[in-house]
Amino acid sequence: DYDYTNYHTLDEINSFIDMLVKENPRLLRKIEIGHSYEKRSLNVLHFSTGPNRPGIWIDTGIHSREWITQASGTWFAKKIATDYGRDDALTAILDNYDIFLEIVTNPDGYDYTHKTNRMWRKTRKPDPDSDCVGVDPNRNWSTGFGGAGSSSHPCSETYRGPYVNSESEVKAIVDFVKSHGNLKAFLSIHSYSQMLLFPYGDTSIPCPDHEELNELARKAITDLKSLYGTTYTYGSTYDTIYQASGTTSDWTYDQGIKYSYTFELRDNGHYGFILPADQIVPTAEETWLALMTIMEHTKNNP
Ligand code: 0X9
Ligand code: ZN
Repeated sequence: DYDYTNYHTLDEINSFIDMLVKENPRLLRKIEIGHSYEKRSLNVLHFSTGPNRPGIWIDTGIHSREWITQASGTWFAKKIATDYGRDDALTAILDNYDIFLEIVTNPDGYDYTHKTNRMWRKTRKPDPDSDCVGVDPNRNWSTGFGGAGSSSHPCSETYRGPYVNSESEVKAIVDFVKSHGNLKAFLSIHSYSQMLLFPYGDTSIPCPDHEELNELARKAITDLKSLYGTTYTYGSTYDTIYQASGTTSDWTYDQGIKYSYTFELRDNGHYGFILPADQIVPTAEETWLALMTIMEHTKNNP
């Protein structure tokens, strides 16, 4: 049985995915949306109970060192599989919406954090003109690409890459979002800082849905806090964390996916990216409450 109280390697997470699909063949399947630079499969779990439904996307681990996110992603997958048909709220969501969950969104980086450098953040695509490796996959999207809050230096942790969607891990999601065409929520999970962020990141101008997204964020973090008292701040990325250009949620919002949020999970910097494993389950549980709040709101506001 899979141990949710410990961190796992890429192979272990992939086996978990295959096992969960095998146990719940009528509820979920695994789809491959592309390949990483090092040719690993980019696997997405597709939860569906009927045809032609709008979709909700959740991704974890686009920054590979943020291990609490991939660990929470596996817990979310199991939670969805367990709660369907048992929990009224989740059942109502899945009776109307498909859920897509990409647990290891940057598999090359994740493997590298296990084998070589625990603090690796970026992709693993080499830069042709330097000895530096990798692009920040959260600066490689087209909205605001190249703006302030991203770097043009290949050695930087926030290197935007040579061109828009240069990273196959990003391009695979872009192609998926466009071909699906009917995603209603896009929830991108990072760590750390305990924040719930929404567009924009590249400009201080409030997005057209600022008031609604702000109020929903307030509700979501209130529900999150109710479990273990964990406090979050919330607001636009620009106002709340820092200016960041070419990010996932700015792009998904500009694609018309109104409920585009970025989470920054535990903690506040005491352990940072190296969050002790005994916090995995509590973090996943509390985060799930916020995800449910956003997914229910999405369902109720088509
Ligand atoms: O800098 C980032 O990419 C994110 N913080 S992290 O420590 N996880 O690297 C925050 C950026 C805000 N994200 C989006 N607007 N998508
Ligand atoms: Zn991150």
